[in-house]
Parts: sequence; structure tokens; C-alpha cells
Amino acid sequence: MKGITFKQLDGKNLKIGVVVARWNSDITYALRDACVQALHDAGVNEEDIHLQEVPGSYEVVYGAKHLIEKENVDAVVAIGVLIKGETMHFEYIADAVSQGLMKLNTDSDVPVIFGVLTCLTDQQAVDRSTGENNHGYAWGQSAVEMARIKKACTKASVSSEKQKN
Ligand code: DLZ
Repeated sequence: MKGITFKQLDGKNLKIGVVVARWNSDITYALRDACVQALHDAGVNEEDIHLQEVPGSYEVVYGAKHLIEKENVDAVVAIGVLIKGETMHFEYIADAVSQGLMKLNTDSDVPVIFGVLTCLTDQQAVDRSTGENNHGYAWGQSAVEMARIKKACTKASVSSEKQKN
């Protein structure tokens, strides 16, 4: 089956960050709205959803870092839409953002969900941000699942430290 499947998600008491690029905002806002809907459906409280806007996809890495460091979120979703043009911009930004978000995952120990569409045409972006195929919803669900894993790991390492002492 294509796409991600999820078991029961419990978003209670999780703090989730969502950073959204304004470039291609008609698409990124639709992805953001579906992501926030998924967080609500999983039981994340409205006041525990921290939204941060940034100008373009290149800036989502910094925006995500800010949410991790200043808002102490349990997971963050980084949303942007890159559409290939006539220059090399697409390749450079896509590479920088994917590397930056991956580095943030490992360096910060907070899960970062890759919510950046890299499309060859406008239509590909529309297809992935509307109706049943809006990827933003699965990104929100992924954030809840990963935040739970993070919490479980933190709890396990605290209790093993206690046993040592
Ligand atoms: C400059 C640029 C270009 C050409 N294309 C996109 C795009 O398709 N999607 C996107 O999110 N941002 C684009 N940007 C803007 C850069 O991400 C960034 O905001 C600027 O280069 C300023 O750092």
C-alpha cells in the first residue's frame, strides 16, 4: 500500500512545532492546515501547537531550530514547497534544506518531520496538497508518533540513570 499507515495516536500533552514557508503560500498553507487538523484529531491541545512562519523553504531549518530551542517542542514539522524553475535554485535549496533538517534531527534530539514538497510542476504540488492526498495530514500524524517515541526514550534513559545512582 502506498502512503504511511498509523496506529492509534495519542497527542495529549505533546508540544508540536509547525514551521511554514510563505513561498508558494497557497500550497504551503493548505499543507499546514491539514497538518494542524491531524494534530487536533490526535488530541494535541490548541495551545500546544506552535506555528512559525518563515519567508521560503531555505529558512525552514532555522525556523525549526528556533521552535526546538525556544518553545521546547517534542517534535516539529517543517513545511515548504519547492517547484523546479529554469535555474539551479531548486537543486541548491532542496539539497540544503534536506541536509539541514536531517542534521537538526540528530543534533537536537528532537524529531523533525520532512514536510518539503519538491515538485517538477505546479500541478504536482497541487495534487499533493489537496483532498485525500494532502500530505500535510500524514506529516502531522508522523509528528505525534515521533514525539511519543522521543518521550518514551527520554523516560527510559532517565530511569536507567536513576537505577545506576
Ligand atoms: C528563491 C526561491 C526560489 C527561486 N524558489 C523557491 C521555491 O520554489 N520554494 C521556496 O520555498 N522558496 C523558494 N525560493 C526562496 C528561498 O527558499 C529563500 O527564501 C530565499 O532564497 C531567501 O533566503
